[in-house]
Amino acid sequence: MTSTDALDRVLVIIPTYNESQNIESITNRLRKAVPHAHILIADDNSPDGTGDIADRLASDDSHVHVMHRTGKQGLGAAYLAGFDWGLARGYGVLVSHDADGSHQPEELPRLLTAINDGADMVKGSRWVKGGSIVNWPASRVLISKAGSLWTRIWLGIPVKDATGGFNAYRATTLRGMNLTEVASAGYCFQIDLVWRAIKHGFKVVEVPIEFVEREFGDSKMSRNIVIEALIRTTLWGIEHRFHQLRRAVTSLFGRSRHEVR
Ligand SMILES: Nc1nc2c(ncn2[C@@H]2O[C@H](COP(=O)(O)OP(=O)(O)OP(=O)(O)O)[C@@H](O)[C@H]2O)c(=O)[nH]1
Ligand SMILES: [Mg+2]
Repeated sequence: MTSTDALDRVLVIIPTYNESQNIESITNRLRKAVPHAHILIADDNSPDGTGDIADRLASDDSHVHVMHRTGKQGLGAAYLAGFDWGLARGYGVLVSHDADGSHQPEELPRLLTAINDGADMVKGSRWVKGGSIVNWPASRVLISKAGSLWTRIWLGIPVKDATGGFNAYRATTLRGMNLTEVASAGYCFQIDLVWRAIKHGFKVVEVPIEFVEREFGDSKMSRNIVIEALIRTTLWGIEHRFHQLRRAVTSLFGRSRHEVR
């Protein structure tokens, strides 16, 4: 159980790649929305100078930190490095938050309240009652809904918005789910983590959020990212079914041996 004091130590991790038009305003909004939280910008050596802006923000404000990474390695790798950084420094709650304006910092207090109320992991959700999308083309809505429906059915997890990236984790949750095994790079990373949390028996709660399409900069979403998610979730589902089958066979044979005696 995490102590209440530890839950007050919040680190918001913002992975960035070419977010020079967004990083300052999102950092300022976060600082205003949750003044006690610290922010770690994990930049993959963005060619547009995002890292320099992040350095300036950090030099002006002791709550802002920067991790400079050598090159573009995917948002999953940036989050894993950010989690390591935060766990090593004793943060009690770690939050994932995009830089592009899609996640609303003003909604973070509601995610933190759900953590304080007992959740081990909180997912900001577009597809629960009260959640919403602003300015997304129908094709993106379809991909997102189809992705979540696919994971719900194939992996059997009761999560409406499996691919959402605005999440809060207790440090104990991250420590308890073998992050060293995570290889997912793209938005599959978000499915990977909620799938792990549920498999490890953690309490996952979804809270409604408003998701707004970015106004500035380019999306890093690509066909490869969708393909990665499809391949990995398919393999996880097969493995999951294999384990279920093995358990069923073991309990059947175990029972029949017992009955023969
Ligand atoms: N450090 C790092 N950050 C990344 C990388 N790829 C994406 N990001 C960041 O991760 C966040 C989400 O990326 P987006 O490009 O918005 O991708 P997305 O949210 O999945 O896709 P959209 O819904 O189209 O915006 C943003 O803050 C990006 O700057 C990467 O390779 N390294
Ligand atoms: Mg985005």
